[in-house]
Amino acid sequence: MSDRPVAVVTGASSGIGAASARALARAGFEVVLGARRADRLIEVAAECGGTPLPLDVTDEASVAAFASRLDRCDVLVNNAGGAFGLASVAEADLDDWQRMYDVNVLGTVRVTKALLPLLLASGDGQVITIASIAAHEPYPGGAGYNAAKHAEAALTRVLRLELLGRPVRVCEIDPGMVDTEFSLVRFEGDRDRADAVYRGMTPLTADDVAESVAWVATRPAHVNVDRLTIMPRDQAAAQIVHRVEG
Ligand code: 8X3
Repeated sequence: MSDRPVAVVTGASSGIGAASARALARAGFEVVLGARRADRLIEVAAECGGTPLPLDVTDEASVAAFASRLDRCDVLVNNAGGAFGLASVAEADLDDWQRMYDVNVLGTVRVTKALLPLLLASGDGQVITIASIAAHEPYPGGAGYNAAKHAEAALTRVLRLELLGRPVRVCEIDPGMVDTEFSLVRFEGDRDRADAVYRGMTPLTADDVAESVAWVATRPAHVNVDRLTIMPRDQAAAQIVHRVEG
């Protein structure tokens, strides 16, 4: 068993997950990184001296195999997630809805459930779930992602209530616009559409969010940061963005 606290990060091969793994390593954690994309995951793990393990949060057997490799977990960062499409309710693609529900909601439940015994056994565990402002602010075209993120926020809140009196803290971090692969995935690799999301404004970087993850993870044991919303200065609400045209 590690003599340093162990932080487990899901979706750690890129974006907020990779940046969080690096930030937690800098903060003194031994980091275990889980993701599906092995090549990228191995690179990020090497950068932060962490352990890469294959993980598909939508697959029960993969989550069980991942959990069986761990003998300690002090912090779990539920970061794996994402949006697929921006269709209206009238045009909803139910496959996209299903995928969003599976990765954001059931994925978070699967991993949290599997690691909860280790988090409790640590004597000072923390679950930090990366939700989104979409978890609290519906917007046109966002219904599938909004529904999944609202559900993820709800389960995070329920977990906080259910763990009251037990040694595991629970935090929800809700980023607004962050320049990661998020929009590229949402628009199925359409680079122009993805770039247009951030045109004329300055989004957050993955490191901006990761700094908050590390800050939450390093608060004293009696401090529970329940919820953090982080947006760029250029964004005041999900769809209210200041852009400089040019
Ligand atoms: C990403 C933020 O506004 O694109 O979680 O839904 S938003």
